[in-house]
Amino acid sequence: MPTDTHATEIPPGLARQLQERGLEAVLEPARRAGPAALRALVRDLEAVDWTMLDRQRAALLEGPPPPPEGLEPPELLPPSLQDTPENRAAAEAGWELLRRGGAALATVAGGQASRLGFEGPKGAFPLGPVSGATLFQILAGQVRRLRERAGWKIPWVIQTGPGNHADTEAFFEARSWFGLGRDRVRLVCQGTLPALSEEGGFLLAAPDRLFRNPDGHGGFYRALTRSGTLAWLREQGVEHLFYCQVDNPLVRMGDPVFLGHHLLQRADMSVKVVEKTDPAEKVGLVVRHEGHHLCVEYSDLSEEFCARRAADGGLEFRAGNIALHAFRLDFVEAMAGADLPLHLARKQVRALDGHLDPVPRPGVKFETFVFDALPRAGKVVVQLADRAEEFSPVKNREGVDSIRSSREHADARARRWMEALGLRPAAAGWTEIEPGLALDLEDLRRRRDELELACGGRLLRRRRA
Ligand code: UD2
Repeated sequence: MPTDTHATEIPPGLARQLQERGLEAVLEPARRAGPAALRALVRDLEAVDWTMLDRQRAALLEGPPPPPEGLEPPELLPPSLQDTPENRAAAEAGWELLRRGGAALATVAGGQASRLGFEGPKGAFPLGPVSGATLFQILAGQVRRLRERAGWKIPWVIQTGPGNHADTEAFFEARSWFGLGRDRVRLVCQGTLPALSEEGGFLLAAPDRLFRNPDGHGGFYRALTRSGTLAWLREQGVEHLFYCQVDNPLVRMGDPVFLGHHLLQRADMSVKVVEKTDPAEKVGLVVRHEGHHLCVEYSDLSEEFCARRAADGGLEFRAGNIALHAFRLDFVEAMAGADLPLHLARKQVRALDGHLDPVPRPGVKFETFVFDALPRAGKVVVQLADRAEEFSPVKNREGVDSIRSSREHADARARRWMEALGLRPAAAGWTEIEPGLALDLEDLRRRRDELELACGGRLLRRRRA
């Protein structure tokens, strides 16, 4: 039989924090469940960041701020793949940075692949239509090739979430860390924030446990700092980070031109964008406001604003955010302590509701976003990406940004590259370029003599001995 537990078992500091906020009721289910449950819940509550909790509760009352007035389009650099004197100078600076060990790579992969109908970390999704290569394998190939070209074992930091950390680690372990070295690939688990009721109370996943959710990709700043990863990178002489999401198989990891511009312009944080051509496209926009950059969600902008035209006939606001950044390490550290805005998502969550079994009930989840650091950066470089060459994310099972559309774009790029080299891929069916074979077409040209078309002309790979 559960025994009743006396209130004095609650550490006085914690009791005060709860009492000040009128939150003592959170202890009741654990008290009914017994001393072990109460001890576990106390441990969980002691990990709560009360200052953050107060911000969460204030955000519930205040609602989101209105989008600012007087927005202007940012200045855009042409894509890395365009041969311009500025891009050539940037490439030189970027390669020099990579060769001297001044830059590392980071990928956020805290999410699950449930929207794809796949169980497991999104990076474990087998996207390659011919090879079956997973998203992680495709990115790992990029890391390997970049290392070969730079002549340095560039570290790769991967942000996981509490829901997929163990699975991600097991996935990499089972594949021998794709030959990149266990000691040079670092998995960092992001933090969580308690979800709250509409009234600002805690929700319980179980009598002995708060309902928490991952703190959003903006948790990246804190996770890197708190886990000692920034210190680890600094010890190796790293000063800048290239950042991307796990779900874009066309990403040019560590793009030296982008890194070079970021470095030469002494930027704190830089961002790559795609040119938005359809006013209705659902992407966040990078804009300028009172001398700072910021990213505004499409849902906060009117149709009229999105449709405005510039003198060249293109959209006036065309800088579509693709969540691809470069950071100065010091800036990452500064953002770990910054109060980035909280984004609220009102969802059904499985939590206790006066019962001992969790039931679906309304709750509010809180997240921070990486791009909300943009206005705090002194200098920001905004560079266009070549969409067909660099960006096709896998977000949905079908339709826009789906498994199929991403495969189609990767296939079209593979065909363009092969045909440019005078190779003849299979006329029908998917084609693919083996992960890690080349960073871009120019890089593929360098390897012309090492290549073979396999699998009936569907896979371009390094010639087997
Ligand atoms: C994001 C951007 C959008 C655009 C798009 C490009 C937001 C709100 N929107 O849309 O503007 O740039 O990406 O593809 O971000 N992740 C974590 N931890 C978390 C949440 C997410 O690591 O707590 C990772 C996740 O694994 C993924 C990435 O962040 O790699 C993006 O997350 P998402 O798929 O939820 O963002 P999305 O597609 O709504």
